[in-house]
Amino acid sequence: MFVKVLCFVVLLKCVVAVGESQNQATTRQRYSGYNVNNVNQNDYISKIFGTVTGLQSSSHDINQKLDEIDNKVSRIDSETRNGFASLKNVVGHETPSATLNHVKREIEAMRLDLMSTTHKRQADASSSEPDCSEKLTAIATLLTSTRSAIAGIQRDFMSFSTNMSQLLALSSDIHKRQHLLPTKQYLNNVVHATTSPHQRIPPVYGILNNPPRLGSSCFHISQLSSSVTGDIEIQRIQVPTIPEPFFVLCDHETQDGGWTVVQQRIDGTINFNRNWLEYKNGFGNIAGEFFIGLDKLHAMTTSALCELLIVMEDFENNTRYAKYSAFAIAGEREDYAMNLLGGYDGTAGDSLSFSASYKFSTFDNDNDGWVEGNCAQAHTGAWWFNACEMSNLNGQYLGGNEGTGKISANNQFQGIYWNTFNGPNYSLKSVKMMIRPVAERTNFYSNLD
Ligand SMILES: [Ca+2]
Repeated sequence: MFVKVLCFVVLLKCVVAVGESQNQATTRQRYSGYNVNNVNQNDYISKIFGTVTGLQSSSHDINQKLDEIDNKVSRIDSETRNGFASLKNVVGHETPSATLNHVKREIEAMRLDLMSTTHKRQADASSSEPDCSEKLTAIATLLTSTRSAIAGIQRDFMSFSTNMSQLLALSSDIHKRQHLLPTKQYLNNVVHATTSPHQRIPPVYGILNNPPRLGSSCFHISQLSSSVTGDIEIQRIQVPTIPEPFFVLCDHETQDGGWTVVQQRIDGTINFNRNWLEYKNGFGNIAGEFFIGLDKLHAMTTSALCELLIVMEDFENNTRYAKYSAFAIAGEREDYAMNLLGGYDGTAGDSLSFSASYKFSTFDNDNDGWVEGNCAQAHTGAWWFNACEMSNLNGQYLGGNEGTGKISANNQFQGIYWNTFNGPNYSLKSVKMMIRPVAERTNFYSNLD
């Protein structure tokens, strides 16, 4: 609008100027000579009119352009306002300078806060140093006293250990001497004897509270005492599962000794063709020919793991042996079955593994593996018969006729035989079955190491 007014003023001035110029020209004509002719005046008027017309036309063009300019300015003004409005929204309805000032104020506040915090921390640190030092000193003192207390406890413990060892040794000694103490009964007897002039004071051996402990095997007994007097001797042993002690023949000579003999044949003086009950309980003479009995054999071979040694001799004075690393038999309820037989070692050959796991049979108790017959009856022996056997060490003593062990064909399998040593047509001169505890012996020799 302002531009329009300006243009109008300019146009008006132009018209006025044209008018003045026309008046001045008229005045100059009037004062220069009143004689100017009318033709020239008309030409001037026509020219002026043409000029005014041209000016009017130009003014119109100018007006149009001014309108265009005015429109453009209006559009720019509108766009600028919109731009400002958008910018205002972006900066949060504040002007950039206001935002900047706000940010500056915030930064300043943060700086002041930071300085304040730093000063405070420095002050705290300087004030807390003495406390830490005191605490460290207290902890060091506590550690020293704790270490001292531990050392004291260690000394006490060592002393306690020494005392305990001495106490145990004393206790063991007392235990060893305990059986020497007189019993109440013995003291009563002594008192009674002293008050009665006709009573004799009982002998000293009567005071024994417990009899001397017996070994559980020949090997065990040889380790317990120095009572072993010879290579072969009779000893009394006590097997845990049998209430009463019993005599056994010990072999301290063969293969490092310590063997308990469970069966022996030497001359045929004892009949071995016996029934179940006799084999169960044992028979014969411990000092000569005998079978120790299946119950005892079961007790001995199950109270400790035993090895088995069989030594045999023929009439030509050839001696052979068969050794098995383990041997045990079951109880009567399982017919004394040979339920453990270890590996073989020896010179006679293995003629017993054939019987392993088989039950014991006598002529009156057939437990063998021969379904149709009775091995004990057919071979006149008592053994752990399969169907029937490779050995029959409880067979008849048939050798010795004419100084030989060879027997007639009729008596095959009937004699004392070992299939891999002279075979079933030969009856051996002597045989000895022996057992020895394995674990006890192993422990004994490992203790010596
Ligand atoms: Ca049978």
